[in-house]
Amino acid sequence: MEVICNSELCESFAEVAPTLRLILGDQLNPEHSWFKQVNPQVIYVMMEVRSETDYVIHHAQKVLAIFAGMRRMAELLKKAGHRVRYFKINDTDNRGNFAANLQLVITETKASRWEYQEPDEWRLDQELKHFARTCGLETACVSSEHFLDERLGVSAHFQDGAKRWLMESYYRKMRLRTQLLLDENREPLGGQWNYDHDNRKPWKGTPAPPGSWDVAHDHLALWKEIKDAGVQTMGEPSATRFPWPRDRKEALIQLKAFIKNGLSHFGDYEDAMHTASDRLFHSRLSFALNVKLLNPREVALAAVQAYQSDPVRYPLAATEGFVRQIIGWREYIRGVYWAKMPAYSSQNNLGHQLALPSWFWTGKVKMNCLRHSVGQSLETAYAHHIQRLMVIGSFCLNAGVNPAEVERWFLGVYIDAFQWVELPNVIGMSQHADGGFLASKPYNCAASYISKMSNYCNGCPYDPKDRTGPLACPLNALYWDFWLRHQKTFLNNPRIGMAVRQAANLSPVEQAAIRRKAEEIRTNIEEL
Ligand code: FAD
Ligand code: DLZ
Ligand code: SF4
Repeated sequence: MEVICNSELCESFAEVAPTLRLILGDQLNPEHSWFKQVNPQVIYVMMEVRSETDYVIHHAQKVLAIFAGMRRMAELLKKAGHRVRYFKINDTDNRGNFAANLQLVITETKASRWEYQEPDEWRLDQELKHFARTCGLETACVSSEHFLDERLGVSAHFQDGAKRWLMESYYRKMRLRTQLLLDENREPLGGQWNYDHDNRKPWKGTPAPPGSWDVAHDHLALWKEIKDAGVQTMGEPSATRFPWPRDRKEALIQLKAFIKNGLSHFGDYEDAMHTASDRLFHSRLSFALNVKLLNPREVALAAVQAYQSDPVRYPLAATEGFVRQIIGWREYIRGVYWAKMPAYSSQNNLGHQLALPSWFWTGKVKMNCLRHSVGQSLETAYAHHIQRLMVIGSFCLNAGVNPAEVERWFLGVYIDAFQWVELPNVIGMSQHADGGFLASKPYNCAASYISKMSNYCNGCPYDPKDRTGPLACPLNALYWDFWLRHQKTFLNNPRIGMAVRQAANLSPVEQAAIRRKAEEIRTNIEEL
């Protein structure tokens, strides 16, 4: 890999006060208007920094993927004639954070101005605003030109003081705005806005899931640099067969492969889980999207064009389901984040305080569904939505794990985990810690759901049908105990009142047995 730390180049242009432009590790969009023209008075600054590798324990693949993507971006920019100042993690002049490195480059180059793209995380937004106020240089913050809506677009859509913001209402606005899947009267194609109810099939071995469209890079040398720097990570680096794209060209190949081979069945099996396939028909495009190698509009449009070209092969329900994730959920989640931070991060409306079990860091747990989903997350830095929500998240919610601890784990473990998208998904959708602002009901389940939607229960040492016996599935007692514990909060919720009433109608003896069993599980949570 080419080394791009070109401070001599900076010196040779020192007579004209240059402009610095900071590019963050998740701003790898080569199509940004910044790069349309080569301007010798502009120096792009990119940095691998300990402030970013250390704010949480990241998955090894996440650090590798971001550094590899950053280095590749710098290499391509340089090839195109741009000036780049790149700090590698072990460079002796690397001061380890954005402000100190920027200050160094300002001194080196006598820059008179610096610019940055809107960061996606609240923490960095604060940090860069502070630097802008204090560095004494002219500053401009420009759009990252990635999202379909403004940061505050979602809050503008809902009325002040609304108790909850329904994604569906926002999604319809986005369908109208993007004009995707509409007929000539601006009505939804097929007469429905949302085909979610068609997307709930378990997968029993057919149709065969598509072959892998992953790349296979050798990042062993880069992994050694990261280890030499002493960066603490979790999970498998998979450095010799590294599956994540490092540039837009590779990401576009993956998009095309998903549309061709995955989209047809995306809808049907969106909620299915199976030990034979980590991904089933999911796209695995979230990393490429979140680091901005791909644009959400082009991803949604690619699906719509496939449907238009062959509606039999790419059914409307599958296409709409996929488009909804991209233009609906993804934008909505981001809007909730910007409207509600920083208070949102410390929400714990259900008062959950249990510590996250240590097997979240090893995958060593007997419960088959969790062993598979946590183990897969540690091995591949990926789990699909239902594994995150209905296996891992649901377990934490039922057990009463502290949502802040759950959030820290999710922020580290996934290849696509950036706080703007991770935090509302964990705090709001998964842990219901925001009082139901984002999700109108808690997403939790007992063994019946897991055994319906997956094959995890086959061969599990626990009995999915038992609630309180010695080998009863721990999810069952935890699930019913959740409703007993939170009866008052949820009794009047029309979406789940039934589960609460069912729990309340259990005989006092059954209720006592469930509470006892749940308490025993919580006490022995490390041994599950
Ligand atoms: P697909 O199923 O193929 O979906 C296509 C795309 O739609 C995804 O790539 C993603 O960009 C978007 N999308 C789908 N669901 C959501 C959603 N709920 N919120 C935002 N975008 C969505 N997504 C992240 O990108 N980063 C995270 O850190 C993250 N953390 C999550 C934590 C929890 C507890 C839950 C329940 C969900 C989380 N999600 C997160 C959302 C979703 O699970 C992932 O986007 C998805 O699993 C990524 O895999 P994929 O690319 O194969 O997605
Ligand atoms: C996640 C991450 C990591 C691990 N390392 C870097 C880094 O060294 N340099 C960088 O510019 N960005 C990194 N990132 C991404 C940021 O921490 C942050 O998540 C996003 O920029 C916020 O949108
Ligand atoms: Fe998970 Fe319970 Fe099924 Fe085992 S029996 S896989 S613990 S749901």
